[in-house]
Amino acid sequence: MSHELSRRQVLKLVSYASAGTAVGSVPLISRFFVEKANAQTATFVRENIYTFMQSPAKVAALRRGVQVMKSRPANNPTSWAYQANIHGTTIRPLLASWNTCDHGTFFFFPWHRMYLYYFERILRQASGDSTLALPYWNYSDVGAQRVLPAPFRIPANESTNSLYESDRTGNINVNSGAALPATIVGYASAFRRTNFFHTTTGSSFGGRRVSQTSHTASGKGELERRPHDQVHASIGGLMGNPITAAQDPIFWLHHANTDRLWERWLRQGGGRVNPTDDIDWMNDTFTFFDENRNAVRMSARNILDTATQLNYIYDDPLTRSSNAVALSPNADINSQRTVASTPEEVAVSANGQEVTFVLGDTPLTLTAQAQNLLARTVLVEDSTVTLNVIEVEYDAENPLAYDIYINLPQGVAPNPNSPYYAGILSLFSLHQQGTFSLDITDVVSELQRRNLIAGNSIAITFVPPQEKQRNRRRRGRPNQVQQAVRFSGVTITRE
Ligand SMILES: [Cu+2]
Repeated sequence: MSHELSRRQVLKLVSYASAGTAVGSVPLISRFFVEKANAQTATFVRENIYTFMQSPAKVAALRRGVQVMKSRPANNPTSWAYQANIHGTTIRPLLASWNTCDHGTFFFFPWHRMYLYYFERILRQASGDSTLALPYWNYSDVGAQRVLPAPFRIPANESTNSLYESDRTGNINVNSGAALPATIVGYASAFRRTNFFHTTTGSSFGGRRVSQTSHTASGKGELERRPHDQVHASIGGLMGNPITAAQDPIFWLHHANTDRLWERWLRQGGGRVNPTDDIDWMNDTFTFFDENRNAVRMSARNILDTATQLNYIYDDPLTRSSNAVALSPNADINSQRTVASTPEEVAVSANGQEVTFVLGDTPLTLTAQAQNLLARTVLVEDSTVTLNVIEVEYDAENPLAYDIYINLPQGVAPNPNSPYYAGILSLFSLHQQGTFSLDITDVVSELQRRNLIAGNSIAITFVPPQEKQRNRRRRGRPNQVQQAVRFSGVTITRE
């Protein structure tokens, strides 16, 4: 696989111009609570929400559990607020475990698994239904299921529906039943990774290796980038910021799905394994609270087999170890090479000068010579094309999620359902500054297939949220959100 290294190419954006663009298969597990033959413990089955919600009793139990947790005071570790604050909060002083979510490192998957596990136990007890398990939202595999599940938006009343949240104000109006765009929910490129973690500047499924846990860091794995971050950003509002995300009830289904995709990735085989040789990953401990308000400490070594260690499985047969593919020794070697690889990334400058690109309330288009990077013959199935926005800075009080389009023609209105749509400049967990990366393999492939990438040039257009553009027109106040987001350049890498 070493030829992959030599094939890697870097596209440098050398000029820019402001463009005045006018601007499934439901698994068949009928019982979700299965008594083990010779044990007191039960195995809970986390179901696809679209299966789960066919049972009014299950939806009622879920609503009740959330309602009861929301009625508890924020200093009670089993309350909704306390649990959400474990993920993130601006409230001070911080209580035990608050603000400890892990993003941008290889602890992303294990930390969130532990977090969900204890949340689920608390929720189950609060619901009064000893069989309740968290459902998951699979927005990736069936088009109709990209719509926010009905119990979370109907009735649209926070006092009667504990699953409803009015603050979902992202670029997709999920509360109105608008579907998440297909382009943001794909996990195929994350699944192409065979290495769980990477070091320094490579890429991986599960994030960058660090020796100590980190609340937020810039070494995201591919699945964290997409679909995870993209779904957060598209829903927006509370979900659009790690500080508030876990306050929205849909957060828990989004992360149950992320957790399920981790299991699925492992079952792909081909060298895809957890880093069980890594002492830090296995042993770093994290503190949570159980349903009896007791502090509990856990390490990744305690959560790797969900069925035997945590008593839950998914209704998705593709997450079961019985489908595991035997590992080949060669796959391990490939995975090591990928870990060691270092993508070339070139900070963009205009004519060699340092520049700052500023996003305001009008679209901005950058164009570049793509040389042969994007030639039809270059894209092969196992390569990944990534758009990197370098040194992004933004106003943390008012993060704006810009839509990103590839080769959007002048005069064509931006539309998230068009083939030009690449995703959202998600500032989720980026903190004040960092490099934002977006997998654009599928978009570029589709544009190539439709002959919508001509010659050697490629254009990247950043489109501000529609609402901001409307406000501007209505109030006649230009530059209202000027300098909302700044960055120093854009690169495109192919690996
Ligand atoms: Cu998340």
